[in-house]
Amino acid sequence: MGTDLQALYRLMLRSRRFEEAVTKLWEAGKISGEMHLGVGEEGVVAGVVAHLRDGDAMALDHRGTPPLVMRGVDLALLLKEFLGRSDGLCKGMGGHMHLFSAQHLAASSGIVGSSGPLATGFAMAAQYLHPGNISVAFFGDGASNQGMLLESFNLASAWQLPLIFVCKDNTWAIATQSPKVTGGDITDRARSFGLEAAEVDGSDVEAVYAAAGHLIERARDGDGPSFLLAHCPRLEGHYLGDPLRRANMMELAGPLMTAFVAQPGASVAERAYSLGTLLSLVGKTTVEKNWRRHDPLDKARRKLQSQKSGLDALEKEIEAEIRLALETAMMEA
Ligand SMILES: Cc1ncc(C[n+]2csc(CCOP(=O)(O)OP(=O)(O)O)c2C)c(N)n1
Repeated sequence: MGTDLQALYRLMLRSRRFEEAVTKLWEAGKISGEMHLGVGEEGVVAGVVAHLRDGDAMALDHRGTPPLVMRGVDLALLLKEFLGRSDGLCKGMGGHMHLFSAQHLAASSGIVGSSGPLATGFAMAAQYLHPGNISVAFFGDGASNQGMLLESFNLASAWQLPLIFVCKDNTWAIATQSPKVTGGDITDRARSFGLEAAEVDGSDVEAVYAAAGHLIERARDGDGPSFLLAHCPRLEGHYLGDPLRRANMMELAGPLMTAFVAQPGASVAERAYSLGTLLSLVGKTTVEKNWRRHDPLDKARRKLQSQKSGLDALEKEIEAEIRLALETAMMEA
């Protein structure tokens, strides 16, 4: 795997274009249920996945699509899985959240925090059976207060496992702002378990690549587990079509006032409190619409401006690959 910015950008672009194709299928009603995209997280994922070798493992959360795409899982197989098809990656039983690829030693789960214990198991297997291989756990800030994740920090440290815990910190867990429910600092918390820890701007793929490279190398050398806190934007909202992210104050004002004055129901004080909370959430997500400027792809593309013809060719190549995957998946439907 090349380590230059163009190679990292390629990983991110394949993932973004693939998730755009998934978005169209979901909007057309061909994929059922909620859809959690990893748009905005690609810098974190690419900067880590670019270091992985055969035999390394990944434990993923409910936004597992980008790591699987970047690791090289067959795109048509993934699409068929999302479509609920029996010839999909997991026979159509997993959907986009519960994926498994034996070939890539990768598994995802919608149970928040579960990538911790899963990656700990993968790392134990690597330590005993395949020294030199490592395992990675990807999870969000919302998982960082889960007991099972902290237990994983503990055992990984006690057993000096070859494991990197990667927190994709977008500051939100659905509609809860993580800093409001988190005591202390999660990087300090990781250090208190004896993990090596680092913090990085996750929208800067080169910075992630450098930070992750150091941590992964120590894990391969038997120097133990680590924690990487990577800040990244939440570009889409919690799930595709998240109404909170698209909330329009003018449209909301009427129904909110009607609810506020309606009788019977909660007390005026309780209603005022709920109204304030809701307005503050809407205000916060509106401000975050400006997070587009932290889009990891835009940032990388700006740096690659001088290689414009190469970028155009890359764009075409990836579009063709995804079109083919779509045709393959739909043709056999
Ligand atoms: C154990 C558990 N508790 C609650 C949920 C419901 N839930 C689904 S996603 C989510 C928020 C996760 O936030 P975070 O880990 O920060 O990831 P993000 O969605 O922000 O990427 C929650 C609470 C769940 N799936 N599993």
